[in-house]
Amino acid sequence: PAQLNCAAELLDRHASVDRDRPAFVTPAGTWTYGELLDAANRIARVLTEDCGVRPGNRVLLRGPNNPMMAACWFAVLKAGGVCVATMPLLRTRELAWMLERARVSLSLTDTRIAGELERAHEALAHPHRVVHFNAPGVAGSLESLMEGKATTFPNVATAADDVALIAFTSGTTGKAKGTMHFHRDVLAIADTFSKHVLRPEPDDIFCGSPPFAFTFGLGGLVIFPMRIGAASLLLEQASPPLLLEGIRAHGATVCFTAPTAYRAMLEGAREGGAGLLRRCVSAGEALPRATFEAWEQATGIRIIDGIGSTEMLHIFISAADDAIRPGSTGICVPGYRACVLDDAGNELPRGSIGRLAVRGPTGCRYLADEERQRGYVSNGWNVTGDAYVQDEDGYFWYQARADDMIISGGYNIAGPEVENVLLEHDSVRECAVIGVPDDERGHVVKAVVVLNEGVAANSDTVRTLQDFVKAEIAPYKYPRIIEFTAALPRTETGKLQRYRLREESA
Ligand code: 3UK
Repeated sequence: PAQLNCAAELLDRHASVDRDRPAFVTPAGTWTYGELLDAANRIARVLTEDCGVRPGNRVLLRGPNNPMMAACWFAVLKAGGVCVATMPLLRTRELAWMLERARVSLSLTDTRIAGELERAHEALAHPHRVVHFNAPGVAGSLESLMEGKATTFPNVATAADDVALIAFTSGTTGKAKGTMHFHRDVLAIADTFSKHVLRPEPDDIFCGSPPFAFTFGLGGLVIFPMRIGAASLLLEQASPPLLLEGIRAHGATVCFTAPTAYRAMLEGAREGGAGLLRRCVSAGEALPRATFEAWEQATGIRIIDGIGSTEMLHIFISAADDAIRPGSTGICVPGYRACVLDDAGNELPRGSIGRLAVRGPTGCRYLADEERQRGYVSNGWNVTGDAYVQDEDGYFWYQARADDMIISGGYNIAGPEVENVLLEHDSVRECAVIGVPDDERGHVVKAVVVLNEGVAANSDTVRTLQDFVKAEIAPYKYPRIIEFTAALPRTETGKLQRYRLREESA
């Protein structure tokens, strides 16, 4: 429809049918759809009656994944505002950049992590109001402003193509870019990937680690469950051991997390099981085949890999159940089309490596950045910056980030392919493969490896791992240099920062 408020579809609709259905489960208790609606309506009244929020105003949200954070998200949408959710780990400098870029006019923050945001405000030319939540009993807090407000609110009649949220990319390089998404886009991701690939049931309990500010988490923990009236387990701390503990304790059935987290939960899942878990989604990085296979062996669950991006809002290539081909990301999600392009933007025949391009009901709209827009979207195709091969059956095989391809002695080598082989070795916990400059070969392949406990970081292990790679894939791909480390650099969304390793090696 031309007029659509996604908050009404996700929240009001279910609350009007059954107020007592659980919406959010937390270690501290459950919020029903009715309770969540009441809170969101009260907050929407605070926003419009006390804080001057008008349709189109941008509201920054800061907090770990908890029900008040979600209630604020719904309240902003109900008031016709634009949500700018931010990662809990961001600091003053990054928050100040987002406040300026998104022209934020009000901030709502969990009081426990308000400090960095308050400091970001002090640096602004025109500081605006910062309201704290999860601070009941504190004068001026959101909870105190909510007292006495009615639990009803007339949702603003937004257009389907009014902006609902600005999501900043996690960006492995450079400053974060804002991407804009409409009310209809919020529902489109649920009606494509979730409905047709994930296929959840209303009695499912979703859970996962990504923060709401990462659209992978927003989809998996808020939009997908609430599209069908299901529940979501919200954990403020969701490191792999805590996530697994939460899954068992609360009977979660659907999990959204990164490939490394599945790998880190393996041992625990082998020993104590994975409770009632039945569906697992992995995104953010390519899912190594070794991780897919080990997880299936430990739990019986075939992980649903899917590539998505902040620009596209959520997952557009994926596969589930018998359609999965281990090692491949999958096929186009219904509603999307994708292909592989050469550098000139021409479609390549199946089997050739090139740039992944996609189009569908969602797409890239950078906030006030026409140059970047031209870089991501050309001829209507969204070009994600990933190198892929599509096979004869339509399956897409991830190779590398286009700028992570290694050219060594004239050979094209995809770092992740070498990583996947190393991960199959019992000694390897985690690894990253990069190209480092070399006079003779242009670049040589280098692996930075985190070893499993009890494995010696010595030249014997280097030789063992090199021989292992040479035996498994074309020998020219083996890492000529192997370095051992205690931990790999990652973004808050769990992405490996290969560029940082490249900088260190340079
Ligand atoms: C990489 C993958 C291989 C790829 C995201 C699901 O990751 C998300 O968004 P970001 O903007 O990064 C996008 C880039 O990450 N990537 C993501 N998933 C995969 N590479 N296999 C995968 N399964 O380079 C992509 O261009 O942080 C993922 C849903 C929402 C998201 N925002």
